[in-house]
Amino acid sequence: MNFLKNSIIFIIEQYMSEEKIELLTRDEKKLKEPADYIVVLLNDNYTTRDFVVEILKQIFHKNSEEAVSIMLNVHNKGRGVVGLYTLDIANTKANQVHAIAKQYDYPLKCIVEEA
Ligand code: TYC
Repeated sequence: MNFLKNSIIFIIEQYMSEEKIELLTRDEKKLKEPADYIVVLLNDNYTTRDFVVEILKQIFHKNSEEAVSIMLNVHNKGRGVVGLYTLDIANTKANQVHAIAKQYDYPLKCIVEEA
């Protein structure tokens, strides 16, 4: 699982500057974008449970208990909300998930929806 963790960290770092720039720009304007978009994780029959849990921990900052609970909820119900973000951050997180899943040949998908 360490190799997976390192490659997830590498991909997060690539996107991090984008999120930081977004935060700096927001601070400068002293305006807060409303966090009104949800990232919804979709179930599939191929992505492993462990991989989904790792994604939820690394990208969505869930603790182990939350990550397992969200993963099982998605597994049982077909979809589940993993977080509420501004549009830019929600899209960045969805892109991170797809980039990492693609790297490991998993069909894991998430979508961004208005809250
Ligand atoms: N259904 C998958 C399995 O049984 C696990 C899974 C959970 C996949 C959540 C995707 O978003 C997901 N291996």
